[in-house]
Amino acid sequence: MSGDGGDEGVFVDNAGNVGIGVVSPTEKLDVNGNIKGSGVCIGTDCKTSWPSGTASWGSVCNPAAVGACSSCCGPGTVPCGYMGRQVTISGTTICLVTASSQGSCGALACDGGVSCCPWCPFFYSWDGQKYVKDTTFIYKLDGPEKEDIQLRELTHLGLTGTIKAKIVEEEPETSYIDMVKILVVDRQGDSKKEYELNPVYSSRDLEKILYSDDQYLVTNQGDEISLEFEPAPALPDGWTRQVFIKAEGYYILK
Ligand SMILES: [Ca+2]
Repeated sequence: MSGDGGDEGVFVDNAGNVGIGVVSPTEKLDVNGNIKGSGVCIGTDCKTSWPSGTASWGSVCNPAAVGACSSCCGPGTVPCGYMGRQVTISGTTICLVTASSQGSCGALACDGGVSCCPWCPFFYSWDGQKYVKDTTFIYKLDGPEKEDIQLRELTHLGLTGTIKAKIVEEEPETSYIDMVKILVVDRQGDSKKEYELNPVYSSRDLEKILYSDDQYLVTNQGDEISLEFEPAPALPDGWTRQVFIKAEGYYILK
């Protein structure tokens, strides 16, 4: 141990910094070499072994690859216009989402593409016992010029009893919903009958979704709108039925 500038074993400077194999320690203990011991403490957080596990990156959910977003990112989903990447840390897989590609997914996938990002907003159908996430129904992006009638088939909507549904805005966006109806299409052979069921109740702005008149129900992320519709005619024996949501509107990403 010395302070003479020669070959050093242990060096202690005037500030009390200790160097081991270090002439000018810059911390209280500055070591040129390995440290061996039975544990390490930072404050009161003491460890006696290294944390177990590994971390790895999965593939990037590139919105340009239509069909990739919803399936490649593990738990969680990649919102419209965003990019996701699957990450596995110590056996737990999560989906990291970044806004860095905002916009590109919308142009390539959400705006009329298939199965890449979820379309927005979402329509939850009451199946007679519970609300089921059925489809997205306003999927024309980025401005009134994209607005037109948009049809999506509903597979969970119960037509007996009160016909109920919810509009749920789950994405970071604003939707402008001009009109919402339920379209019922009954067929038997070459015969077809169509019925439009208007909403009779909305927890907000019913009058604005009754007509295509540029008067909008505006929804933002986190909004939930409850709806009820006119009753549907009974399905005659031998006929088959399809049910659609017929809506008009557009949405804008935040
Ligand atoms: Ca309207």
